[in-house]
Amino acid sequence: RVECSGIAGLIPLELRISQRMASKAEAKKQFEDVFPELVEELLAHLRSINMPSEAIEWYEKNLMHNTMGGKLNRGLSVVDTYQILTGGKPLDRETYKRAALLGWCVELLQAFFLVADDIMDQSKTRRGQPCWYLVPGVGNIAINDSFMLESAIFFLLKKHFRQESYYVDLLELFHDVTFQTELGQLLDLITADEHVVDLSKFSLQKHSFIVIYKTAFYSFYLPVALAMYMAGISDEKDLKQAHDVLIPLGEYFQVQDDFLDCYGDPAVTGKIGTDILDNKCGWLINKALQTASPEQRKVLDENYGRKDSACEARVKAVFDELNVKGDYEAYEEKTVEKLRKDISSVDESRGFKGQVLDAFLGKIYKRQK
Ligand code: DMA
Ligand code: MG
Ligand code: MG
Ligand code: MG
Repeated sequence: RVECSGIAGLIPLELRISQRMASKAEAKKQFEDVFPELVEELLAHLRSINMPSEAIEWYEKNLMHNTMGGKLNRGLSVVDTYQILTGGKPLDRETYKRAALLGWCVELLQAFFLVADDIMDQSKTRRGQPCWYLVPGVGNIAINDSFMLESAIFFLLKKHFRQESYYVDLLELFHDVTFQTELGQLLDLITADEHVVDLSKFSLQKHSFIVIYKTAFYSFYLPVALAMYMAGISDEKDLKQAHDVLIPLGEYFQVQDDFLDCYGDPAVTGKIGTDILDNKCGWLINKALQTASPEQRKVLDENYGRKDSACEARVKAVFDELNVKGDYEAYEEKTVEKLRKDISSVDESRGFKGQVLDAFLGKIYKRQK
């Protein structure tokens, strides 16, 4: 079978798809190859202060277990965005490494949040492996380990970006986004009381606040803003243009995360859902509350947020009766249509490019993991 459009039309579709996948895997590999060097820089610092070897080995394990093994979409996005903003040509080695370093700083920030998030959410697995706090011998030390993942960011930024005019912008960005994420996590956690289930505290409005703060800023705005500072395309108007699409995009991404918590395949997502057990103010329960009959509402009130898999199954049965899956599919189509429209009206006169935002949307549309 051959598709007929230009030169690409002469190459069979299957081959083109497999080429794209190969180059995607190569891009990931190239990015991954930068990390051991960064780990080495961190470990060299520990050696220079005569840190006992068991602590150096511990830090190395912490860095490897918690930073590797994911999709690396956030980190790769810094490199991709920088490349698009600077004209699309391949980057020279040194420039690539600097952009990748900023990407790894986003991945370290994510690792810091996830180690803590899994403790607080009492999750069991992450990226197909036991959560760090559940690894034998780790336990509560995971709390300090999460802080040390965060500190790695500022060590690396200082070492490599101190001399840049935009160094303070990078620092402020990481600090602001970290605070925003923590505010989102705070509301996520206090809205999910372990002992008192009160579904009347939930609303889609509250959900929107939670997910924008806990996910959208660090996962979407941060990688693009970092690349913009590095590329020198960081006019406030352009940062705002990026922000105004990336925040709703990140909100959509976390709605997908909430959907996959219930309907995803753990073999694909690498994590087992906990939102119903944890009494989370997730997208699905908020949707269900909108249309539940009094009988269904009673089932939800009595079974949501109980640490019991039979209760969880009853909640899922109500979700199915109400076809929240269908609501999700409709939400996805409507949201993506709006995002595409907003992206198409980006003003590129100062060098920012809508393509940056398209690339993000392409990565997450209909994602399964
Ligand atoms: C994740 O929310 C947010 C942060 C800041 C890690 P979540 O608990 O739904 O994430 P996951 O489903 O990956 O545990
Ligand atoms: Mg979690
Ligand atoms: Mg959480
Ligand atoms: Mg989740």
